[in-house]
Amino acid sequence: MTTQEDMIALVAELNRHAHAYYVLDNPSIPDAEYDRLFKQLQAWEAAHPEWAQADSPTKRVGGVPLPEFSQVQHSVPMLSLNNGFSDEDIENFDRRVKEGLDQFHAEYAVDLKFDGLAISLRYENGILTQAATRGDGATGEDVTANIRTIDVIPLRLFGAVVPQVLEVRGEVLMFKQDFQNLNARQRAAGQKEFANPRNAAAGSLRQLDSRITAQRSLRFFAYGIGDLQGAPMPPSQAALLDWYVTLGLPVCDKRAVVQDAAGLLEFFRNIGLQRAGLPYDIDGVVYKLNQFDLQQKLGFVSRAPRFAIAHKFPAEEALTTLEEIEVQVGRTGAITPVARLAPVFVGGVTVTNATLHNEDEVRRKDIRIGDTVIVRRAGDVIPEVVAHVPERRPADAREFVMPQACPVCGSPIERPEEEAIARCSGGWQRCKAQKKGALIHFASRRAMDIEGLGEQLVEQLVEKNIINTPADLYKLGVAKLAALERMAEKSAQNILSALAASKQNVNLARFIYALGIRHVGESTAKALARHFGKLEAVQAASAEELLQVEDIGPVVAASISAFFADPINCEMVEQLRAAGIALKEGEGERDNTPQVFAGKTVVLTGTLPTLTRDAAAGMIEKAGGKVSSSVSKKTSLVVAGSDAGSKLAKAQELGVAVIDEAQFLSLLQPVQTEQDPLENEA
Ligand code: 5U1
Repeated sequence: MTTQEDMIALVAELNRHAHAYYVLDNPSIPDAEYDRLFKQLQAWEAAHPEWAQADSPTKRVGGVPLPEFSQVQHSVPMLSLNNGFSDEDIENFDRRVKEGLDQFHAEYAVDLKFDGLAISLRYENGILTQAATRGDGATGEDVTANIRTIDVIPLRLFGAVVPQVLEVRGEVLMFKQDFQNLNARQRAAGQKEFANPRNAAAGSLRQLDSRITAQRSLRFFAYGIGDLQGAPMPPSQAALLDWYVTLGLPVCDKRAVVQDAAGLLEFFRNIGLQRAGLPYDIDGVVYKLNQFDLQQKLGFVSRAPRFAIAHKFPAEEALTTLEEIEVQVGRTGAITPVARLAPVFVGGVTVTNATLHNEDEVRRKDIRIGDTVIVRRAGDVIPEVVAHVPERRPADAREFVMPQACPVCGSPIERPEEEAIARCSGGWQRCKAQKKGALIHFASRRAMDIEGLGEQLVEQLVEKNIINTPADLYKLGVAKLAALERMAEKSAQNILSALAASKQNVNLARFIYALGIRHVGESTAKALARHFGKLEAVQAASAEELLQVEDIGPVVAASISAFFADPINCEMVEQLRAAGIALKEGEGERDNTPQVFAGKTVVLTGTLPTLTRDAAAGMIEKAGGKVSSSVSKKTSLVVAGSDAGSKLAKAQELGVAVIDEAQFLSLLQPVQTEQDPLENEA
């Protein structure tokens, strides 16, 4: 028989494991064991409901729906932040802070501006007793039942000594991957999708039925404080967040302490570079004067503090009018509907075109010509139309009709029933759009790397019928090139030199990739080269043989077979070889690089002294490894250069081995043996 003490101990144990799993990303027991303990706790609670603990993880599953949210008066108002957009805005902020303090120097705690919902969590004697939305800053809504379902939020604070009252301020958000998964589920259930992770987080949190919230993966990052009683206030913002970590609260690790405007702007640029790779959306960074006593000295302007500012990135979403939908033909014939838009400034540039992906997407989002649409441009990603605004649909909005013939070559457009993509059936021989696409791909940096052979030149070469196949590129002479628009003799010479250089020592994987076979990206091309060693062997491989290659499935195998079954493609390959392309095949391809990274996942971080990131990644792959962008328990090794930030810290935290460039290069030294290392594999 169990006692109440056993139950309290089990609750504490489960909460420790949940913290290790959700907050530290470092599980302390197998999932099955957690499930077993959880079930045991449920059984004990059923037998002894009078012993149930307020911080029991069984409380996270959600309860009966509320008739409405009740109102919560914030004991300390929830403030908003002033925004800055330019370097000048930030320099002015820093100047005002220094003038207000009568100082020449200022220290700031900096972190991220999460794109979520501000929340206040009230802990009394360490137990989560209330959670409220920001509302108007003075009064919010009681969302306690929903907040309890969020796994990363502790129901009881860690530590032997906890304050009588602690109000933690922070942001509830949804990670990008969880948002994609949620929308996939919504789609499958025929329900409305969410436009972005922020809306999904808001929609999930404002559910009267907390059992629905419990099914949504929400997260939380703590960044501020409201009321505090029964414990000393930490001296600074940085110390506050460090304290929160010890209490088991989730705090984002992308935070720092920097000096003056120069430090602020450096942090902004650094985060800007990382933004697209972050697992969650941010719309800027936040700067706060670090010392709390100095913050007090500066005070507030209306409801925003003078001691803090949000430095916002240019907005990634904007509204505009969709004026027309046209279709574009890609290099493999894929037909993409493209929205022609009234010019709109978004993501830092003026956008006039945005992709609509495919016909089904246009129907699913119910996007019509004439609609007011939300356009999104995140980082360097191609702008896309996210949704239309139903209230602003004009009476004469028109539906998109997929053309039956290719707008470029007139060949029929076909769409196999099981595919989402419609294609021009002309192939690269008949369709100039496909031909141009194939040539641009062939010349691109990661393919044959022909410098100077860009879109504009290819456009002219194809339109003037000078070039028909990639092999024709190698027949070009100075006179033909120099006669083209914007092409002087010197540039023509440069292109010819680049063409000549591109023929030398071509690694087989690059050549296969350059052929532009549908579904064959760089990694498949590498796998083919590694597996077969010679181009003839790839060409001659049956579908069954192709299926033996790592990561190649039936669709890719069929595409490769179809490519080499077409005599036009085989002739093109022949012509390329006849033009003098010297392939590095066989032993050249299967060189004696020791496969030191076979089966290993390696993360590169910071600036390496001599190698570019691409070069180091190429070396890792050649030595059998995989390159990953984030550190986890599965990471085998981290190669760190200067200015390595959170990835290095995470590796150290998880006990992942970290080496520098010199050690990395020494690992890759060819094996000192007379034998080919591959001979030893049998
Ligand atoms: N990271 C962060 N976001 N954020 C939002 N810190 C932060 N601080 C805020 C707000 C509204 O307010 C305090 C400065 C009061």
